[in-house]
Amino acid sequence: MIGRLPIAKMFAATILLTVVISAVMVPINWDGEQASTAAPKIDTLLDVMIVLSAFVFSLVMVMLFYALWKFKVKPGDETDGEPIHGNTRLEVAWTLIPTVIVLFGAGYSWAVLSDIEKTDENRLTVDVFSQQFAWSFGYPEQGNAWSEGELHVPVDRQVEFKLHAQDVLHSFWVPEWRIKMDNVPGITTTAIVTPDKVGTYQLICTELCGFGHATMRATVVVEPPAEFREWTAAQKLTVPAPLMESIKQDSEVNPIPVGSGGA
Ligand SMILES: [Cu+2]
Repeated sequence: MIGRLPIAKMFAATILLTVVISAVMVPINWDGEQASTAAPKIDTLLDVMIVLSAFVFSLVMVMLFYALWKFKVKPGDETDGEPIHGNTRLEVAWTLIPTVIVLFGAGYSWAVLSDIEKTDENRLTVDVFSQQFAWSFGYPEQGNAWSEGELHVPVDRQVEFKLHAQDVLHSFWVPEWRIKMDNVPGITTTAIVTPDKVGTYQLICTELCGFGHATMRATVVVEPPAEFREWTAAQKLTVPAPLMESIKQDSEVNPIPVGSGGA
């Protein structure tokens, strides 16, 4: 006969292990510098998920090692195991706890996502063109000024990136902004970012797109608005007509989220 489990002790061990793992994992700066308004919110979300994962991991490990130690077969014991026909309380617990954790994670992520995707009235729109293996950028509000390989944006102003792909899937990722969105042929996808730190960063293609994928990068310059205006005015090329023509057929798949109050 199996005796009663030391639930209180196992729970205490689980909490202790959770605290130890979290104390090691949470202070690690996983994603580097924060350079957008979304970055701290995403990093906090990640930290909360780390703590929840540490709890689940600890719970499983404590039960596993308790079972290994407590129910190990004695030497010479040739009897069969106990005929156990379920345990309603245990089954309710192992259904309810993960359900609560997953629903909380979904709700919290949803709240963060709808917060960081909220659009401002005075946002700047920038077209992002991607092809094997290069990036170029169009500025529709600045006479369709065109820049190849170098993206400039003003600091502290929301930017709506309209992402286009000329050939295969690519993906738009500036790690310091924390935002990542796929560029998909035939459709226009959108990434909303408010850069809040002046500096030079790297735009990295993060969708395996062919032999040159690893080199598919562009320089990102976040600068004061006056410098941004000067820079766009100095761009003498405009977006080539065939490029503009090719994106006209695109359809929007991720329009502004419902309820965000955007245009
Ligand atoms: Cu790529």
